[in-house]
Amino acid sequence: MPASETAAQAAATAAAVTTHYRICPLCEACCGLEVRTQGEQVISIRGASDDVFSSGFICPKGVSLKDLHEDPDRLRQPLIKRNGRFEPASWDEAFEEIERRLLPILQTHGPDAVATTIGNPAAHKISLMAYFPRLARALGTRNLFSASTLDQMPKQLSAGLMFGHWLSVPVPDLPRSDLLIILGGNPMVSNGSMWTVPDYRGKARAMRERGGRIVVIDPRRTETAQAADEHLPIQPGGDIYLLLGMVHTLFDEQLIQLRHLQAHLKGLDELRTAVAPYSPERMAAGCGIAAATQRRLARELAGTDRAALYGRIGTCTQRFGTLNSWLVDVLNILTGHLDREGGAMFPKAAAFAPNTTGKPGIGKGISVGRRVSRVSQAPEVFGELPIICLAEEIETPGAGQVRALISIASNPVLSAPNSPRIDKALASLDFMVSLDIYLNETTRHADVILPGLSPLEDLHFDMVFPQLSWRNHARFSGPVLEKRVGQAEEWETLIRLAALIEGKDWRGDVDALDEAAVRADVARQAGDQADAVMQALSCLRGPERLIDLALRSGPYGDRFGLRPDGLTLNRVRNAAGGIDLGALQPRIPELLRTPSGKIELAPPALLADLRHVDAALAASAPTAPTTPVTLTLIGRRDMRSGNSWMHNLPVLAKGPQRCTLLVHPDDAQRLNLQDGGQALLSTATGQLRATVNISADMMPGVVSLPHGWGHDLAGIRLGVAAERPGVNLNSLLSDTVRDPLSGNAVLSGVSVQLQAVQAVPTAQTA
Ligand SMILES: Nc1nc2c(c(=O)[nH]1)N[C@H]1C(S)=C(S)[C@@H](COP(=O)(O)OP(=O)(O)OC[C@H]3O[C@@H](n4cnc5c(=O)[nH]c(N)nc54)[C@H](O)[C@@H]3O)O[C@H]1N2
Ligand SMILES: Nc1nc2c(c(=O)[nH]1)N[C@H]1C(S)=C(S)[C@@H](COP(=O)(O)OP(=O)(O)OC[C@H]3O[C@@H](n4cnc5c(=O)[nH]c(N)nc54)[C@H](O)[C@@H]3O)O[C@H]1N2
Ligand code: SF4
Ligand SMILES: [Mo]
Repeated sequence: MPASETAAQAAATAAAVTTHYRICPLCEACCGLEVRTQGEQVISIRGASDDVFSSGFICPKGVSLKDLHEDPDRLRQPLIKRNGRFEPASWDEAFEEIERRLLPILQTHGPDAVATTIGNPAAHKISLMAYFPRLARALGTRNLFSASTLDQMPKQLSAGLMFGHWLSVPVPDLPRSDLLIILGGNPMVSNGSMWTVPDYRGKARAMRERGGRIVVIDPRRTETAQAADEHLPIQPGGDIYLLLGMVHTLFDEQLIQLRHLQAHLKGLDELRTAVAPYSPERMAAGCGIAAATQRRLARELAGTDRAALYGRIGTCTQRFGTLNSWLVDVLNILTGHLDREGGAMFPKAAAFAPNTTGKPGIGKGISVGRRVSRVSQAPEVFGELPIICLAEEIETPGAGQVRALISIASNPVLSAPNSPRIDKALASLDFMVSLDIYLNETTRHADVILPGLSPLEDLHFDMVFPQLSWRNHARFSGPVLEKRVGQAEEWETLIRLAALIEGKDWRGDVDALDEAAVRADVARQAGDQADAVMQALSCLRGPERLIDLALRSGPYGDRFGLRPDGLTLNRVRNAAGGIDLGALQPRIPELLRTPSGKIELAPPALLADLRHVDAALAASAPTAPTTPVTLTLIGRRDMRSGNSWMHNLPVLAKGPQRCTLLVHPDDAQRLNLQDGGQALLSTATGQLRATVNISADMMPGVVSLPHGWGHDLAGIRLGVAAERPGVNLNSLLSDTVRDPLSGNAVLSGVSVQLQAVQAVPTAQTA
């Protein structure tokens, strides 16, 4: 052990033990954690029992924040690639390199020549979330891509069209519900998504103990299904048929009860006409769920006083993702469960929620397609283009070709379909900058990598997830450990990058740069009160100033003194475990921001896409058996994993191999696959070998492989992950199929040919 480390440990032993409160940034559950430190050492991490929102819940990933902080592979210093090798550099050197190489590309080829990708961790980092728009504005590029089009964009689009804002997404009010139907989500493992619900397991158990019922509809008998009352296997990609069958049943059997929503709906007649052709009897072939069962589900939903239907990623990563997302809300509305206790309700966040600002009950709604992608003409949605268009925008010459990329907390080389193509495209760029904490599959293509902080060095305030939370609350946590001298906070890095691009002095005072931008925002919002507001915020900087501004002007805020007992950052910061703002309350019509001031039940764009359902149904009819055998491939998540980037943390990496192919025993038998043996998977996009795990939980004919693996590419610095790299699901998936409305990639329900590896001649197995 080096002498310096021994000395540091001795110092730590002498230091007092301190207990800190920290909100976990690793998944949407947003658990409050109690972190004990001694000097610079993390001694323990457990759930914070006094957290008003998560009440002490923690999963194995929360504990891994210690490993993440200590990970020797985590980047702590900028890197510059010189002659193909990364070398440590100072921050000034890194920015000088960016200035030298990025600015000429912008000057010669214009703003669209520089693309950005922003990934999942940004949703959990106010530093990235709040400051990325400044970088995007400075660039002025149309080529903005994110993980949203691999995930929830369909839900955001349907919510935007129906309720008037992208983040007006209702969530199940589980504590007061008697029936929950889950479609394409596995909260027992994912810990909830587009539904911030720490300890789903405990809440579900409590609900069932008081007589509630949970039904899970999923091609796999998931952990959530195993803990439910009923599991219905569904044909992957078949949700559209089931949902249409159920909506049809409600009209057909006169089960509609609109309750308090009656006065706030538009388009009921159009909807009735549109779904008339889709009887459960006709839909059964597409979803594999009998007509009688579809009708029973519709009757149960309508006949249970307090019930909710919840759809998640399994319903989004499909050709009809937006229609699915729409019909989930339609079913909740037609059965009178939307915006009602025990149903699907809208949270009211304390800060940053667009559905709490502006005039209540009416608004501009959303617009899509304000521009299109250059090559595929894919429409812009929520300000961005589908990430499956990234590679072609880099590869295709012509005006507007992408020649440089700024990747921010994003790993498309593992996360996006046809990843080998992305890998190749990134290698062909003239210049690439990454703001990331690892040298991984994507950032190895960068010319400059700028490191972010360890979560334990950073403050935390969730901008997004309180808008999707099972209960209203306000929480903040400060840094647990001091950041290293000279290390930039990520908001500072983004501000400097924006300044560099705008030709300003990026070496200048970052606070002055920030101040100017905040002042302009405040002037827009507060008019002639702007000076007074800026004065009230003057003791804060960076994200803290934005949080104080948002809390104080938010729905529970102190309105800068007008409501003296209202929220301020100080009040939230000083409240141990956060401030509880109560159970969800009805919000219709106040929440609506549609131009009509109504819930739009039948948006024209959605009805237009409905016309493609018949052709898809016809195409889904079974075909003659093939050799090799064709099966349907779906994804999967694991408790000890988080997309592509947590496989380097020893506490999570230990235990059984997780990147395995689940195969039903009947399929294994007819394909002669052995448990623990190898199978060759082939699609039109690619081939890989995976380790077989025979599981009766799979639906026959469907196999499951998790995403985010494949850490065997040259040039990465992920020592632990590379020991058991796994294989990359996305190297099998096509980047040409998407939900045309939202641009979301199709990641599930993909045809794959399967054979046992010993049956394959060696020439083909490379
Ligand atoms: N086939 C298939 N593909 C999928 C999915 C699927 O279900 N099936 N799921 C999709 C979904 S839902 C998502 S959200 C995407 C995720 O797609 P991405 O967001 O591209 O992938 P992540 O694995 O979350 O990678 C996060 C990146 O952020 C870096 N990072 C982590 N923490 C920080 C930080 O604090 N600061 C900075 N600057 N960087 C950080 C990591 O090193 C990593 O490079 O994957 C998608 N891909
Ligand atoms: N432990 C862990 N937690 C995570 C993540 C992680 O990687 N690991 N990732 C985080 C992220 S970025 C997200 S977006 C969330 C996602 O959160 P969830 O949506 O809860 O995640 P999944 O476990 O992928 O659940 C999707 C389910 O859909 C099913 N499915 C697949 N195809 C279909 C279909 O066609 N129809 C239906 N009805 N079901 C289908 C799958 O079998 C799977 O059980 O999880 C987050 N939490
Ligand atoms: S459930 Fe999510 S937020 Fe909670 S400890 Fe685990 S990773 Fe962190
Ligand atoms: Mo996600």
